Amino acid sequence: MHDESSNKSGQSGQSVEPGNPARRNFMKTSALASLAGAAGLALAGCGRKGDQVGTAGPAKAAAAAGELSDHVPPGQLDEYYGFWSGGQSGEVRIVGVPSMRELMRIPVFNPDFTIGWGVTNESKRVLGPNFPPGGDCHHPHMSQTDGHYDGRYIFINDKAHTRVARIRCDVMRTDRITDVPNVQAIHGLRVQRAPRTGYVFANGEFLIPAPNDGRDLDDPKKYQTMFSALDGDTMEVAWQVLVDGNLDNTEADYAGKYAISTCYNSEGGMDLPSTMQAERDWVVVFDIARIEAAVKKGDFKTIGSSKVPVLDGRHGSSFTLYIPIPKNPHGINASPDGKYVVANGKLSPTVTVMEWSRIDDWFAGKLKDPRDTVVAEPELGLGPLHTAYDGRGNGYTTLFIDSQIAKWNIEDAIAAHGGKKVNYLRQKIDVAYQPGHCHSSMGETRDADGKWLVSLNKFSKDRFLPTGPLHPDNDQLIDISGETMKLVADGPVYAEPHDVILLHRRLLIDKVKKSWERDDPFFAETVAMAKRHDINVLADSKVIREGRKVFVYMTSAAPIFGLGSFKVKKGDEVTVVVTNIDAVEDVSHGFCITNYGINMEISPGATASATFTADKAGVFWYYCTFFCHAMHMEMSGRMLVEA
Ligand code: CUK
Ligand code: CUA
Ligand code: CA
Repeated sequence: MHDESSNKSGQSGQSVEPGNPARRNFMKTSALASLAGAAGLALAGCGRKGDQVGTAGPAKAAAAAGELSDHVPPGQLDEYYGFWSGGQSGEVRIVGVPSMRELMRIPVFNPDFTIGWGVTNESKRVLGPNFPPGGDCHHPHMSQTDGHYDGRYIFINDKAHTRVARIRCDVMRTDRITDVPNVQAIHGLRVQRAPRTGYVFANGEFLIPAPNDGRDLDDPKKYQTMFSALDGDTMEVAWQVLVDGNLDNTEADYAGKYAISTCYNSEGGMDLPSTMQAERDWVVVFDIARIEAAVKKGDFKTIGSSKVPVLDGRHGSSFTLYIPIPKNPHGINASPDGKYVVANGKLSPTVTVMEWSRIDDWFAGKLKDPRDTVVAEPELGLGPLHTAYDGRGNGYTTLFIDSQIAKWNIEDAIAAHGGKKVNYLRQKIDVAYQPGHCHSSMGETRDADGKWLVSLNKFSKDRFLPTGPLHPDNDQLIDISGETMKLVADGPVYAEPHDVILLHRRLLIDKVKKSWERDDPFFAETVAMAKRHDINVLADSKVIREGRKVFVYMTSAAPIFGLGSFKVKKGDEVTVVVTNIDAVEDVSHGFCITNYGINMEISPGATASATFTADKAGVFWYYCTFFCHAMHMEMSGRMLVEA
């Protein structure tokens, strides 16, 4: 799919195709059929890069003056925190940028035996008692205040189980998970940027019958979905808006007035061909103040046992605006100057640039045609999915089918749309391969600093040592600080990050705690339970029996648990509560009971607990799982389960 020149110049970036952005014309429906097949999508654009294999290329070459390097010498810290969605692993990963070193994992929707996520009572309070086996997270976004990251929370969707989670950034732990009612598959997720988050916006992607009671498979007229707003402080669903079509990705403005979502299935199709019928689908804009006013007025219904106000935002509603755009659009990204929002055309080689002030005008009745909010529709290449920004007026759009990123200038695209003869395209760079999201450092905030871009490529193909039929993704680091993009490093990752945020360490480095506060709400219920048993968890190691319920309290201080042994009876419900009284940074203990499926992490200052039924008689050793001391191996004890 590439020009010859692009293959030669390869990774280091290629020149613009001057004056010929229209090289690939608007895709006809006939061409779409072949693209729709996975093979078609995968192969296009991959084919000719074999000659690059084995060349170190510019990736590890010493950075020339003025170029950025991914090398972070031993003992030095990365400049940026990256928060990577873990996709269908259900977790979030903290990655240092530019080194691309994985620093930590945060279990969210997934069980994780390392820290006992899904094992401990504290995590089960977050996950729910009968939590599903995992999640599918795509979109991590940090809370903001006035368009700046504020370091409070990261929110993330679970498409697999229609949920939204919140991670506390002070301890990097998930503290709330909310089921979203009345919809199926939360995909797009964003936060309100101003005055603060505020709302967390969540798209229900799939159309489902209403009511979804097992009667309708084939009556598309009964199918619907909704846009949801959660309160980021309480994690309750604040309201929902019924829409026409489906909802893919979502975005918010910088003034706190609007949310906006892409729809690829305006057709209401139930299979692939029917979702590609229309030349244009749309984005739908939600006027938050008008929605809040309607909720206040009682202009809503509720559905079933859910108390969430549901408003009708289908065509004709006063608080939604449907803007037709081509074709099966996917990502939607607001520019950091607060002026524009860009929808990415996917099956159209274009992106659509809309101006927020014109959206103001439309809601004020000053514009007749929703398309009057569109100020540019530049053609960039095949399969535009997501756009990132450098804060210098340029957009960086991933081209899935072309396996490229197109750098383009927003104001030039607007001028070209107005009829001026200007070339808005600045550069295209090959990526390996098939990029989904790309994300720039600080690029979704007013502080976009135009230093780094990460391209999250779905296919890595020949870029790494073979790992079996399942290949890692390839997240490539690109220097965007200069006039031309430069590929700096490949980063293999486990499936399947969709999105990432990159924030400067100054925003977080002093907010992250190195030990737990004793009054932390994460384990407050456990400490309160101890108090009811007249236990001071910092000092007492003791067994309390209440009928068939046994509570085993113990301290942990390297290299010894407060109890060397304890006794329970077969059939007892046992709750073990361990408190780490080592107030020493980085001295975490673990508590594992062999052959009992119990392991939990207890970091400095923390209390953790797990409840299980003692259903096997015998002696079972418990031991510390975090190497905490020279005598770590000896940090153990015995549980006797009496027959
Ligand atoms: S994403 Cu969720 S299908 Cu492009 Cu934001 Cu990957
Ligand atoms: Cu405590 Cu190892
Ligand atoms: Ca469509």
